[in-house]
Amino acid sequence: MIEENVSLPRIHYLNSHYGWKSWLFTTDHKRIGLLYMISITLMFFLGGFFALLIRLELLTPQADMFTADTYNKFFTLHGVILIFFFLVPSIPGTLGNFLIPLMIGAKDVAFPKLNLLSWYIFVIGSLFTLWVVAVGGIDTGWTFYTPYSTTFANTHVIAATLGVFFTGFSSILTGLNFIVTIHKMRAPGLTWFRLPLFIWSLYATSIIQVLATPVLGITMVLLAVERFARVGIFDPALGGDPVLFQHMFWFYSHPAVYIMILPSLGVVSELISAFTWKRVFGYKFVAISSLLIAIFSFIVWGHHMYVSSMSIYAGMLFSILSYLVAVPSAVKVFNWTATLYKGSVSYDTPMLYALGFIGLFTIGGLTGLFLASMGLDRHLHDTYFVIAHFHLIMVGGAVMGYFGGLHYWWPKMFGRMYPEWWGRLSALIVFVGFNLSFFPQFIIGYLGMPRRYHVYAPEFQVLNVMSTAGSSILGVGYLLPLVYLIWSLRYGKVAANPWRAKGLEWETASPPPPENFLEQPIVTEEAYNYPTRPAQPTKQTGKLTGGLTPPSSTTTGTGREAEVV
Ligand code: HEM
Ligand SMILES: [Cu+2]
Repeated sequence: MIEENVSLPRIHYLNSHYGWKSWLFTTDHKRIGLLYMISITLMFFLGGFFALLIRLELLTPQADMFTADTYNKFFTLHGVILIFFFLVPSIPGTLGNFLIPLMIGAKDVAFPKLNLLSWYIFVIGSLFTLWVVAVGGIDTGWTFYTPYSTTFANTHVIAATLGVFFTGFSSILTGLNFIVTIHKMRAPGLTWFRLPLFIWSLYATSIIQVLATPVLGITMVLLAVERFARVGIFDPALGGDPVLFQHMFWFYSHPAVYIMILPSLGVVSELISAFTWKRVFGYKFVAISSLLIAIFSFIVWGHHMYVSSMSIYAGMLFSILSYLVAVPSAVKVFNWTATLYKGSVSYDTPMLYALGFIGLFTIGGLTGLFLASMGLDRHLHDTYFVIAHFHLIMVGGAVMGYFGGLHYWWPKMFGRMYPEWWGRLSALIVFVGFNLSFFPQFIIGYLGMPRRYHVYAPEFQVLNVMSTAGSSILGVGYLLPLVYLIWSLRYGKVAANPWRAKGLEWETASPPPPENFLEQPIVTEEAYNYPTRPAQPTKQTGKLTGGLTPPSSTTTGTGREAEVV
């Protein structure tokens, strides 16, 4: 359903300035979004490469390819790269940077130079990590648990923790920037409860980024200091306590899992609304649930430590609090389902990703409840069940949301469509590959296969072969978009708003002009105010009833009525 007779605007943010300097010194949030996109894509494929190496080794029960030490380095690099250098910055850095000002009718973020600085800090952190990869790796696991990381590991722990420390600053500054932007830069008339749900979710994410990330920074510094100067913070021999490290680490890292998933929850709300052409059911509940998730995420970290000498009463408290997080998450799932109910859904690529997200996020969340039950966790802790649980949420959820959002806003970013058939095919491949990779892991974990070993009992082989086969399929599913999205930059059909979606970001040209809007938009209605179908064009101009005043002159065909019969 590509619009006819759309042409690219003559001047837009991509061609308004030329040369590499205009990119490396840009303060345009849209260009910075693309800089992030390029950097995190590199990290995504690097981290993914290590994943495939891990799965290759696990094809057989014996050690065929790597020594235990090498294997330890591979899963550590896999985790460190994909968590800190892909998932945490992914949606905020790319889609968030690109879209927040557009969605709230602003010219840029509140602090454009700080925004550029955040990207540079991210790059410095990434370079540290790449350096670690080049000179021999690190083998502590992405959690850097002490006393191994402080006392026994003979790999590049300090450099790796410095890399994480740096990228943490980038995350904090991005969060700060977004909070101020959302508070101060909204277009006239854009009240809090008219904001798109994606903005709400990024707002909640930013709060976690600002409040939790400093704790990670301090933890990394203490780790480096202890390793370097042996000062007895975590080492019992020197009067320290290794469990302290776990408290500090999870005080960041549990909230951080919501830094990774909340933005995707926001993307999915946008997609559900755009592809059912309805307002999200229970909008206010969905908006507030993001804030509740952010708040609850701070008080449940102890569920990672039931088996680290925690008292049974502390465990009970963390267990009950963990169940509480499920409530606002379920609110979202129920409300999306209610939105889909009786909606006429169009199954375009972004929507396929959104539907995949809902299913996988739900299973991921429910298995989190299993783990949050102290008794069950004693059996499942440090098994493949945990691996399956968090990959369902972080890959089946967060990454799916990112891919869905990327496809949805691609024509906005570049003014061209990707090939829809290829999009749907790869969404399907991703879904099948994903499930084949991770579903068997619930079973092997339940049967007792521990995580982080490169040899295993022969009876686990069949399920491991399934998982490895699935991850190869998944790899293909991720490579395809890389190819056709790049292809589309040049050959894709010109499109301005192929979904005929509502939202301020679609009220300006695609790709947008450097200053976003030619005139200051004024908002007069709530988000997603789609007319009830079948919609009637008010005039021959094809403009919808209601809407934003004044619609920018560059707007092209925002009336989906053309294809509604
Ligand atoms: C919504 C997003 C979520 C994400 C991104 C997420 C992510 C993760 C990650 C990364 C781990 C593994 C940490 C490690 O390497 O040791 C993990 C473990 C765990 N998750 Fe989740 N999780 C989510 C939701 C939940 C929920 C809703 C609950 C419970 C209500 C939960 C309970 C747990 C528990 C108890 C563990 C520890 C299991 C163990 O180590 O024995 N998770 N999760
Ligand atoms: Cu947790």
